[in-house]
Amino acid sequence: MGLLEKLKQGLKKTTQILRTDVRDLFKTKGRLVDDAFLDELFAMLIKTDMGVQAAQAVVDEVGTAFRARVVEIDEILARIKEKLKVLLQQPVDPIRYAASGPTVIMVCGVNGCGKTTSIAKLAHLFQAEGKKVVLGAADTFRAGAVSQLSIWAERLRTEIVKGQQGVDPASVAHQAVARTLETRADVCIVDTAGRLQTQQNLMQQLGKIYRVLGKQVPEAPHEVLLVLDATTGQNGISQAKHFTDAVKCTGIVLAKLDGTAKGGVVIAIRQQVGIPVKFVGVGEKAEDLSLFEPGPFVDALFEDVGGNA
Ligand SMILES: Nc1nc2c(ncn2[C@@H]2O[C@H](COP(=O)(O)OP(=O)(O)OP(=O)(O)O)[C@@H](O)[C@H]2O)c(=O)[nH]1
Ligand SMILES: [Mg+2]
Repeated sequence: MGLLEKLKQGLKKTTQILRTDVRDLFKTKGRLVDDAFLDELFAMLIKTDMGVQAAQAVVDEVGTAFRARVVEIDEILARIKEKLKVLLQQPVDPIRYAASGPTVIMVCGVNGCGKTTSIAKLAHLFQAEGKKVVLGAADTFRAGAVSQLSIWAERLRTEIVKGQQGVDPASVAHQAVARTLETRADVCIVDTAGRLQTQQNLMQQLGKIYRVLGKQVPEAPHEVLLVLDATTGQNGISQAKHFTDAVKCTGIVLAKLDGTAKGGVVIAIRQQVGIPVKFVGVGEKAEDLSLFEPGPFVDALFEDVGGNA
């Protein structure tokens, strides 16, 4: 399956609802754009979880362009998509690789959001580019966390550096980077334990891992990826604010997009958090990761919604 197909598959639940709503909105071929129409349009957009700000911006755009005119569905959809693409604009920069030497990536997020699975997906992606990957199992907190990452490492045939349960995660992270340097691997990805953004001591521990990495390799970690669970919707916005206070997050991986009918949450996150969304997770397999790009994302979101829009 190509990347775009995967994205469409992942957004299926959201797209299905949009399709029904748009059909309700356009029971007749053309519709007069008035306050009633704009209110209905607003309600439809809000249902995708894109947030009030974005929904209002789209409605304003449609109102300005078409008010008091009778318009057809495709004309409106084209305008909505265009506006959403503008709202989602961000610098195109999937992964910031180290200028020389290994690239170190730290992955964090709340419990169960999809960190470990996303790490496996990223490792798979790097391997496909011919890069050698070392995984650091620095989640020494949850029983079973190390074995979960070990299973992935075995499946993907990547090296893994583990620590015993309960040891200082920063020391495991340190060993993982040391092994990366020793074996001249290209990328080191460090898994961390899930934690609530309100757990001060655990957030400080994250800061310690961050600093340890920085002492070993210049400019490391080159990426701090925050994994957010798309099924928990706009909760992610407050998580992002707290995590980035503790460690400067450089990108978001939005996991489990396939598990929600509110895929518009990407738009809310983009609007309200100053961190780019770099990847979206669309399933549980190693291949189920898609690079996030506004254009293809919006097109997939509106796949077969309306006529030929
Ligand atoms: N459908 C779907 N499931 C996912 C995706 N990403 C992760 N999952 C599932 O979500 C569950 C939790 O994923 P993990 O990767 O273990 O999450 P984690 O953040 O490492 O969890 P902790 O280490 O316990 O904090 C697992 O059952 C995964 O298979 C995704 O993109 N789509
Ligand atoms: Mg985990």
